[in-house]
This record gives sequence, C-alpha cells and structure tokens, in this order.
Amino acid sequence: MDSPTTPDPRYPTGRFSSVKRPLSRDERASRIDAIRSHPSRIRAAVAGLRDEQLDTPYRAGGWTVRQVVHHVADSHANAYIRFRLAVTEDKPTVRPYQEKLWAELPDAKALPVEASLSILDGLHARWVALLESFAPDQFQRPLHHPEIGDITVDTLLELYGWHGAHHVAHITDLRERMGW
Ligand code: NI
Repeated sequence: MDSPTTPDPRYPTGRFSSVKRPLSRDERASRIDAIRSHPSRIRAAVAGLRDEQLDTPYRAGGWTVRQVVHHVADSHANAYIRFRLAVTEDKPTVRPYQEKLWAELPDAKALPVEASLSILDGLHARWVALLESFAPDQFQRPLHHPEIGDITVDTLLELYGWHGAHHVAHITDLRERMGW
C-alpha cells in the first residue's frame, strides 16, 4: 500500500476537488487564466519530442504522450460544448463519453500531436471569449451530470482549470524522469 506521501503518478497535481460553493471573481479569473494559457503550456510540454518519445506511456500502463495530447483535445471539445449548452438551455444534461475508448481509436494513437495542438489553439480562444462574456449569475447556471448529480458552470470551470494542468504535468514529469 502506498504511504500518503507517495505521489500517485496518475494525479501529479492532486485529484480534482471542488470548493462546492460559488467561486469568487478572483477564483473565476484564475481558472479562466489557466484555460487561456493551456494551449501554449501543452505545446511547450511536447516541444522537441520525437515520435518514439511521443509514443512512450507517461506511466506504466498509462496513455502515451500522444494519446494524452489527443485526449485533451477530445475532453476540451466536449467541455466547450457543455459550457455553451449551460447558458443556452434549461439545466442541460452533460453527455458522458467513453474517454478511454476514444483514446484507443486509431487517430488518437497515431496522428501527429499538431492536429490536436491546433484544435486547442482555436478552441481555447473561443472558450475563453465565451467565459469572459459571462455575467456573474451565468456561472451559477445548473447542469445535470448523470454520474455526479446537479452541478454549476462554476464547478465545470474548476474542473477544466484543473484538467489541463493535470495532463501537462503527466508529460513534464515523464520528461523529467527520462531526462528528455
Ligand atoms: Ni483527462
């Protein structure tokens, strides 16, 4: 059994946890900043890696670096849609998807990472502009998540503020361990 001080390689920045209350203006701004800076951070994290390095799992039994990058594009494409639904529909239901199976699809295992880095550049520009347009009450709009229950736009913002850095750390930790 792991001691509490042993870092879990799956969660290099810690597991996601929500503050479970409306975010302050500054808390929202810091999460929006994390979403704004993510495309350049993940691009920097993979800069200079060769194909065999991109095809290395970030941990034993984990996704390859390439799968991680394509997963982030898959995840954030879904996220972007959830935010748009939240402010245009009455308590929309979050559509879950099988992220592990998506990461095993042939394109996610083989395509150059640039395809997803380019998606993230455009997607995050749209996403940040959307978030910056929200009035305070729009961050409290509800969504229904089939596995979690009722959540708010703030909760989603917390989740995706965490999510990008979580996966960048998978890549940067691997590079550090491997001396890349
Ligand atoms: Ni993820």
